[in-house]
Amino acid sequence: MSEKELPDHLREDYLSEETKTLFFALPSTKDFLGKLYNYQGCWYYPNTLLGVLNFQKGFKPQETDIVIASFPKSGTTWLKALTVALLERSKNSSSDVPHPLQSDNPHGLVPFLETNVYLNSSTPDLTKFSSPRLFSTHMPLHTLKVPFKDSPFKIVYVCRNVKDVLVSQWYFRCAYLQKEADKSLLESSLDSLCSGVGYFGPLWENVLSYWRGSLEDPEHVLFMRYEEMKSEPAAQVKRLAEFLGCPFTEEEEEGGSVDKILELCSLRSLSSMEINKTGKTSNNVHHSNFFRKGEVGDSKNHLTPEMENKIDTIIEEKYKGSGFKY
Ligand code: PAP
Repeated sequence: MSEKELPDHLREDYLSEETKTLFFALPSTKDFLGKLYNYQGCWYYPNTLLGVLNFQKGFKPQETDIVIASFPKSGTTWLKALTVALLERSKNSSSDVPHPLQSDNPHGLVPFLETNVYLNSSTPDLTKFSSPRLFSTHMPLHTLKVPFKDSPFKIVYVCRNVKDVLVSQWYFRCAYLQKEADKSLLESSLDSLCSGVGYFGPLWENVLSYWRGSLEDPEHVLFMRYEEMKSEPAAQVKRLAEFLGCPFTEEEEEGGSVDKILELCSLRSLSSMEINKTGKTSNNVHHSNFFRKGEVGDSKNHLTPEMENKIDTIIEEKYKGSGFKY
């Protein structure tokens, strides 16, 4: 795939000469898609890093802001859909108006700060966002927090078993590179995951930043797990609603509102919506690529015992002493 065909945020064509000089001072490397720079401990493709800098420079927080955070392929799309659905139920929309999830993909409704909203500018037009504004990010917590300073805002982080993240990422990459399940790409994704040198890596730094943040400030940082969302969806969606300040009323629970939201946001329901079958994100990624199997433990079907051992060893070492476990 040529540089021109890559989604905008993975390219480097937005860089001015001034930014190039600035980036030149940063640690850099290359992977199969292009150049990566390390900023505040995290690796980014050039245009994405520009988005991070634009965001840190220009973002003006509001107290009611909500940010959905994750390492890529951890359940972001699902969490975005659930958050939209939970907040939507307090609005008095008439039944003739289609639900927002019917009109746009969860990534269109909850755009990424660094790869959508601030990708091109440090002063984007945010007038279309009504309170509470919903944004998302794959940046680690310390980078996200820079422009928020002491302004309170809510962050919901979703974490997923690293092996399933790897396999999900592999399928996603194969899809946008238009390749069949390519084993060499799985190998290189594994190497990148284990070395920590890859887009938004190291994964463990991303996870630990939010894990620690949630322990230090549970009122503002909620740590969710994909596996728990799968095994006890109703309990987890209620937990999310409480955290967001829109708990289910008794009446709603009796009326089946929890199950309705879970059904609306299920992989089956979202992936069968026309918008998700046919549309593309503003970064030119097919909506359908965000929906695959959505299972816990699918990695077992793809990783060799050697690959699993390699991941287990690195993960044990990186999380040692943190108190964090998958
Ligand atoms: P992103 O970080 O690029 O936004 P993200 O949504 O985090 O991707 O991850 C995609 C994974 O979530 C896919 O997992 P899989 O490859 O193992 O199947 C996708 O299938 C899964 N997913 C998407 N929507 C849902 C959903 N509604 N329920 C459960 N899993 C989902």
